Amino acid sequence: MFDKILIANRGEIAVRIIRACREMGIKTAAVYSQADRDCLHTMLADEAVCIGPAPSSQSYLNMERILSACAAVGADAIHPGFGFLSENARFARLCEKCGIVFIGPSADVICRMGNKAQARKTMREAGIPVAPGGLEPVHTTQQGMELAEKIGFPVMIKASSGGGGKGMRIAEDREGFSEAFKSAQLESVKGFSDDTMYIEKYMERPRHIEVQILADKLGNVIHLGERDCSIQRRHQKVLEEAPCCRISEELRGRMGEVAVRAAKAVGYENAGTVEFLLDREGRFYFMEMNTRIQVEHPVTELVTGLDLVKEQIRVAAGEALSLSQEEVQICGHAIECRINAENPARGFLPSPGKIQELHLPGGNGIRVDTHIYPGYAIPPDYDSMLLKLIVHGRDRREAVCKMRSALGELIVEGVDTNRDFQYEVISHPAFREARADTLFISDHFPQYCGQRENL
Ligand code: MV4
Repeated sequence: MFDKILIANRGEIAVRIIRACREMGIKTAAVYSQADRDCLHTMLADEAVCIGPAPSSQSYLNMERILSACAAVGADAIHPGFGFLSENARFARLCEKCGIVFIGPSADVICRMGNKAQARKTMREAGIPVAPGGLEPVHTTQQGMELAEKIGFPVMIKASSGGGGKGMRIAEDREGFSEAFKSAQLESVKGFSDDTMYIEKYMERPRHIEVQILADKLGNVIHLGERDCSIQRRHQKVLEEAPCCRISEELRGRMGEVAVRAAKAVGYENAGTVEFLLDREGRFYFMEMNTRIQVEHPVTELVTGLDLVKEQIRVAAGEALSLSQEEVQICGHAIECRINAENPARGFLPSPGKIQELHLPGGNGIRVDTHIYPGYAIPPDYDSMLLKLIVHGRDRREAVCKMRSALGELIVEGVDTNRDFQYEVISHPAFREARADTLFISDHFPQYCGQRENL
């Protein structure tokens, strides 16, 4: 087992990883930028190294500085968390070269799953259902148009290096294709320096169902059930829940089996997520594979009783998974609301500032993952997430009641938050009756969407 792990991240996920290490008796080293000198994770870690000024490019995204910090503290492993370098194949390879264990899948798997067109093709060849569409990437409008006509409009144009909706446009018909393709491709070139696109048949009102995977280095691969992440605003997840109450046990089993097959097909190791689109007829299609621990992992932890970060660390150290597929049990229902320092009434404008008053909810089945504390100043340099409020109930109805109560109890003063928006979302009849799909926010909260969602 590792002697010391360096956490190459910040905020609530850095606190979360440090806690898992402490429980396992593993020493921790934090890294922080000058903007994060008062951050909670630097106080909880056994030691902390300042790696540079505020801009991520000079701190949390700077591979050389992070690896130098690793050498300085003598850590034998790095946990990248999510975001930043967590899905950067070059960083994973650099760790391998430096003899530092990267707590995640191999650099090769990160690279292959990061190329969405190639991932789609790999899955198709492994017999995994993918959305109807081309298996070959396209680079020109003409190629795209020919493929779209073969598939049949409407189609979804996607960037191979994209993900989370970036470089994605819908083309309703032939007339609209060229403009949609060019704007998606331009976004991809600007964002990822890659003009590789692919085309899929557009699915009306899908749900976003993702399956948590765990795989060790001994060939064991299991799934831990699904999360419903359909409630998104501009491809940012608003809230997530587990399990998805609208799928049958039979469909649940099939999705889990397909997700395990997908992980085995690419030689996956550690924690990962297979994302599917589920249509209204109950057909599901591979969308992408995320090669990191995800923001929403706590809802899976609460319904399975597993600590996913500890499993990641154990697997990276060469140990076997703590349990077999037969031992996985999904109990009750969990919901997570992301509470951000932002103002929904002003287009979700970020609201950095100092936390004046803070009261966190508690009680049976209430969990708060956060790095903030009274007096903490939210820096403007990073994302605006303040905390994740996660609740667990015996069933969905109880979980919704707990979430409403916990949101009502939460007090954060000094910055604007989206708490009231979250309260409106989970109080909406379409949510309470579990009728929400990916257009839920644009359907029921158009005032929060600005121009029509660019699906
Ligand atoms: C789609 C789709 C409809 N048809 N692909 C892909 C990235 C993800 N964040 C959004 N994606 C979608 N891909 C096809 N062929 C609709 C979406 C979509 C969506 C999917 C899940 C959750 C929320 C969504 C919001 C808008 C669009």
